[in-house]
Amino acid sequence: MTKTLPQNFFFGAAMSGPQTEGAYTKDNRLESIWDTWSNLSISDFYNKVGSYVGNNFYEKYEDDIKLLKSLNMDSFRTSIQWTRLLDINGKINPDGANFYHKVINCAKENDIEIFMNLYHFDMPTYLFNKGGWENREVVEAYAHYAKMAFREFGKEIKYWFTFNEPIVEPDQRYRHGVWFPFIKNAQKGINVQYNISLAHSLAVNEFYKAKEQGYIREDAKIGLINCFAPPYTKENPTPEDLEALRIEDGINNRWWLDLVTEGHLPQDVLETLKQYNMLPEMRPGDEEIFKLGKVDWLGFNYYHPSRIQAPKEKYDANGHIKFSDPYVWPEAKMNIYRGWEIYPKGIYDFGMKMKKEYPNLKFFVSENGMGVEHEHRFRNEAGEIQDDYRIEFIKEHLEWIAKAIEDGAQCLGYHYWGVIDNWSWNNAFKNRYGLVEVDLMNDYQRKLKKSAHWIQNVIKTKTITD
Ligand code: BGP
Repeated sequence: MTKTLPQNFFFGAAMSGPQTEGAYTKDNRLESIWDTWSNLSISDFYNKVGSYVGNNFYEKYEDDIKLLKSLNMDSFRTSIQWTRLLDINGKINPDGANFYHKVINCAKENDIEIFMNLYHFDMPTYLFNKGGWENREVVEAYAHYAKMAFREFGKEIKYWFTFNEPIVEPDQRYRHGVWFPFIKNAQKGINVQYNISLAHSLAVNEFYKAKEQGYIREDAKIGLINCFAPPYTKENPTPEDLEALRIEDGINNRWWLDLVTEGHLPQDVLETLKQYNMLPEMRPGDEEIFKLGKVDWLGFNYYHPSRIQAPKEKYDANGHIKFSDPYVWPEAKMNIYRGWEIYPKGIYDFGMKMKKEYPNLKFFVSENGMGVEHEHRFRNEAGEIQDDYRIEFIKEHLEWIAKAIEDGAQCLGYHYWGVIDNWSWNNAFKNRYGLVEVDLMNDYQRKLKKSAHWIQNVIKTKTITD
């Protein structure tokens, strides 16, 4: 049966400053941790394409915003780059601010709502050199940055977000060591996660202060975006599998969900960390700070489920406690290019979990998408990429969203990740996510793929067709 979405369901694009803007030295922009990594070891990036260019949104933002409009989209999320907005003394960099004002104005002229995020894995290098998220001074610096952004753009932006996927830097940089500075230390992972939670809470506090002081429009809302999908385990789990599920769900999901709904971290997770002597440094007054962290709503990024089981060994090669091992579901359908499982029902399960456990919190799907390598294979004679696999991917996810809404989930909208092909961290342009192709050989020219025409119609009719 053809499914429909509510008429007021919003549709748009998800993107980020560091993955689209490029122009990395323009406007006196400061160096970010991505530029530093690119400078240190360009071979770590696919085809040696570092953080410098994005998809040239800096030059093309007017056309891109019009393009989103032509696809019938009504909103998009991007992020301010801390490195572009503030100088090294924490003062507004007027050229950087001017760029974002121009983008915001252009969106307004095209009747597109911007969702503005403050941080997308892009620490300024001078702060990383002071210890980054390991250092409380940097937490304070982030709260200051948030304050400056609220004051500068508060009258123009309705939807603010403190962080995109705050779990990713603790994991990628500090626990698993796959991103610069390649640290593999579970304790550091927890310390950094804790400090980011403080930073989030302080930024929310700055939001309300700025609102009280009249810098922010009355109808503005603040939120957090994360990949909140709860993990799954085997069909007939042992008590140890269930224990692995509890702690992994606790660290990755409930940690943030409890923080933003109840203003504290989950007690059972803190107790487990204590049991293994892994508590982060907790200072008097921190609990009061966490109480400030409640938000108006959530962004839910969903690409794939996580599947886990009890760990075979209690400690990893570095002598750190292991809470789980991955579980490979024999029936998993994979996106082989990214190595991620495709499981559209996960989006529904999350909606039902929210309905049951956090009934007052509304959310939207803030990222969902499919990255595919070598898409030029799928060009038709007219040169258009026939990305039927992407249409199928989005369609199945939208169908589960429609069902979740029917069953009572408060899901308000959907942002497709990367509507226009963009730079994907160390994968650079390996896997393309776009509904719109970016021609890297030809001045980043944009070309619609088949999926762009398809989504145009889905958005217009709010009907999920083939
Ligand atoms: C999300 C990030 C995005 C984006 C996306 C796709 O986790 O918020 O920044 O990159 O994943 O992942 P990737 O680019 O690694 O393929």
